[in-house]
Amino acid sequence: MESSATRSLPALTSHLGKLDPCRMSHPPEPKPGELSIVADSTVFLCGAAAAWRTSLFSLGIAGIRPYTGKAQHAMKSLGALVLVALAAREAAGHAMFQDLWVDGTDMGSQCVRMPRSNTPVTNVGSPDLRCNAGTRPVNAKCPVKAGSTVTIEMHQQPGDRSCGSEAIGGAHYGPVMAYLTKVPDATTADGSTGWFKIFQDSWEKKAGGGSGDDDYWGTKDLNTCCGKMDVKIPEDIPDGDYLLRAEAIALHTAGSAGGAQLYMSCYQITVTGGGSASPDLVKLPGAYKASDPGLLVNIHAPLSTYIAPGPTVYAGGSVKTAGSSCGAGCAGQCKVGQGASGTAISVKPVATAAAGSGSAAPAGAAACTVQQYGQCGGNGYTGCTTCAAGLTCRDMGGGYYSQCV
Ligand SMILES: [Cu+2]
Repeated sequence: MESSATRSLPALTSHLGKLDPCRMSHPPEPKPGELSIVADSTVFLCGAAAAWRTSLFSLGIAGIRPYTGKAQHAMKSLGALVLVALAAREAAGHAMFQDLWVDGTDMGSQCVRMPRSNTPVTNVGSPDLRCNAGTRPVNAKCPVKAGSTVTIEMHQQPGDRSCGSEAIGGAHYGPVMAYLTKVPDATTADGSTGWFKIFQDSWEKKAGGGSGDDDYWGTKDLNTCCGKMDVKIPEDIPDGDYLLRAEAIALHTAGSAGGAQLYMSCYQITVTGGGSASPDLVKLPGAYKASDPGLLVNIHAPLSTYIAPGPTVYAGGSVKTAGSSCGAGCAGQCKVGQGASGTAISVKPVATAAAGSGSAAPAGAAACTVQQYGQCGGNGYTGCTTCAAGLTCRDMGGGYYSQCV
């Protein structure tokens, strides 16, 4: 995991872009002196009403520093307290696709290449665009019948599946999409093979809305449907292993190039009962450019149209209209802990290369090794508890959350 306490200040400020965090990320605007934990993982103290724009403080690992002018030393200790509290949690607002349902059966996170943190990918030219930064294959595949429906599930915090908080918070509006790539073995594939888009829930104009923020978006649907979205697996694609890439894009800082935030996870699946279709393919990276109208767009102004990045949806796939109901399928009906849960096809641990860049574990390492800042324990946590070499699993306070440090 990465929190404000573990990220450098330059990284935080570049992530924020040029926008005013107290204004952009947390409607309603904070009151004078109120703490605002913004979507972009920085803690801000928003200043006096008349001057709140110019008296922001951001917290970095080095402590509090004025956003501009006007030091408020009295606030430092309060800020330090919040910094400590935040260290135990992922960045607020950000999110990860973590779970998968197959035809209404809960497969949990058995088949997902879990992102190391909920921090977005912003460089669309990076191999990280495939399956997120530094992720590693897992030793399981979820069996899926061609023509059936899988349900991708996103939440802000690792291991959280509750419906009490937004799936992706902080006014992170944008499209939700899913892609497939056919691979020889989903437990070793690196995502360099060709991809095709099978699903999209993008944008619809909201009558009477003022700006793009007011419109209907895929990520708003994710929030409405407890992080879940139904994705049809085309019935005519060939049998075999695939990586299923689920992606949500947040456009709140997309007014400048590189400002769009991309959140993706790859699920490892094995498809049976399919056909012999050969959809047109794109490469990742390659399919997106920072200048794409779907990635370089000011959604705080009125939009007359919005074009999601990437290719059109394959004819055998599906499209959800932004703002439509969660539906009669799993996205609207499935509840964690009620109904069937399934077991993935597990395979022998194999030494594999990571998709994308980042810290691949050494060959032969245990499948579940937790990397630096990853979760390794805490309330209700059932995942891996083995930290990578040289790291120890530390309780960040109160037993709620432990991470490898
Ligand atoms: Cu963000």
